[in-house]
Amino acid sequence: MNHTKRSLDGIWDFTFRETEDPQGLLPETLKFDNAIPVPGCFDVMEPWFARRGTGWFRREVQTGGPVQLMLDGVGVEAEIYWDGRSVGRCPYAYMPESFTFDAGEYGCHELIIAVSNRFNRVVFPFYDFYAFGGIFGEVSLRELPKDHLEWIRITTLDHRSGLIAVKVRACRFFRKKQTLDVRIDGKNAGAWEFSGREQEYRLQVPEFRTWSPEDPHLHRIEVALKDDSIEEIFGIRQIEIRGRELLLNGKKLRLIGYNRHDSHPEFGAAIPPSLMAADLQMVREQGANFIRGSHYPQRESFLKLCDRLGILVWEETLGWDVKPPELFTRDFLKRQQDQARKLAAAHYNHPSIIIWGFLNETESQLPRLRAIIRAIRRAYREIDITRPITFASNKYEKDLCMDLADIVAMNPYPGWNDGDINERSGVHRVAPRLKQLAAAIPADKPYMISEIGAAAIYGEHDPYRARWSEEYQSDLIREVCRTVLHDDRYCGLCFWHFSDAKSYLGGGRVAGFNEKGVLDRYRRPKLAWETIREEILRASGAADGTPTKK
Ligand code: ADA
Repeated sequence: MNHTKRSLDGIWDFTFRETEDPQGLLPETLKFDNAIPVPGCFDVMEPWFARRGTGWFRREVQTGGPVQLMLDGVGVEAEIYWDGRSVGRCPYAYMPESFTFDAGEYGCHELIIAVSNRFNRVVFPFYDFYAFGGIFGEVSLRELPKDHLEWIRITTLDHRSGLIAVKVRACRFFRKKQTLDVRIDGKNAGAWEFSGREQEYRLQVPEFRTWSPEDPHLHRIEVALKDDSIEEIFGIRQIEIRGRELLLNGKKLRLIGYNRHDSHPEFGAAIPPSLMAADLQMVREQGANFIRGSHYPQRESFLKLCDRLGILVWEETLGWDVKPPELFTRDFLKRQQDQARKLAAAHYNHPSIIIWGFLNETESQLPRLRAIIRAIRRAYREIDITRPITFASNKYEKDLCMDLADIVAMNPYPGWNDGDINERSGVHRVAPRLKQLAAAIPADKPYMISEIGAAAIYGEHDPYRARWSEEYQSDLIREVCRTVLHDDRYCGLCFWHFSDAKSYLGGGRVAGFNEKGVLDRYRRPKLAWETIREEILRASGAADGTPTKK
């Protein structure tokens, strides 16, 4: 038996139905008359382009006995069938999920993933990003030995000495003492006694190097119990808050980067790893170091790339601008807490993730939000006590919950969303507005700009530098950089956004795209891209913006 994870990606059978729900239809009544890649979105290709309904993905799998099936994100929701019987659901778009069940006798079995892209209580039609339908990340399977490990979680306790804590969870309670064999970076690192179901150990990593954007060094740990073993990649790094400062391994950290959607006209939300790598490579080449995974959980391959390339990540649960009465329902809160726990557990070991987020632009001007925000924080804290937690707010001076965020994060749009739309330029409003807002942030808290920007249509050049031209976006962004990057009050600046992303026609979205990308939807740079590069260089000491060696 092979207990290591095996990928089930490839070409699967496919069919699409507009009418039936994944829960309501028996898979045996379907005719699989098409083929589709997994990962893949069905609604970015003919004949299912822009249609809403259920996409049925099917393949055969050779296996048997107890198995764990893992899905790294679907949209909008999915039901999973094994030999015609439901074995689980993915209720939250983009969320990694795993299902343990008995696969039956060893042999050939049928796996069907029925993915609905209809809107639900998690993905609403008012979101400013398109709800793609499909399987966004890897599908994989692990055959489980009778006694196996469920997970290991690694926490850096001291970056100076390389001391880590390793929490191990087994599939069942062991009365008798067991032995866990431990290897670090391929070398024997001793044995631990294990009993019960969960235990934590401390270990000094031999010949360790810390992880940082400048030197994203990774270590590997393997923990073996009987016939089973789990391997995890981790980094030795500590993220801390001291007063207004954000520290990485004891050193002051300045975040600069982008909000980024998993969005491409041809791939939808199933972004191939090569495109993810190209995106991140551009970010790094530009001198930026940060991605806010707006507005949902990121794919495992994306996070692995961030770990390797030294890009810092804010990861968040899905909950975009949800309003009362939905916001105040018990179910909504339960779903948010559930998402927070699942996300923190699934992505715990990635050194690149340094912030957990939730509820984008919520109603944090209302006293009632305090209890909701506390409850979601608590859910994250049940799993992870090490990373700062925050939410991106657009309630500015009226926000009543800033004290509940470890880092106060604001989404202001001066020069774009404010003032008179007929005015030729609003760039002069940027600096005064940002200064005014900064003065309202609690003095003892770190503060970052989590979104800021202006829309520009790719290729639109204008001698008047008018709104929607590349010139206007570039001018506004230069002003933002000159205000924020030279002021110690900010621990981060995160532009809205990396590349133009598919949305809907509402809210002034030209051709249904959010055009505030500094790259267009195919990643072609607008003027602002070079502007940001120059301003990062300027802020890092090369005062005239001329490139210096890294
Ligand atoms: C908000 C929101 C983003 C996007 C942006 C915009 O700040 O958080 O998702 O919609 O506005 O482009 O207006």
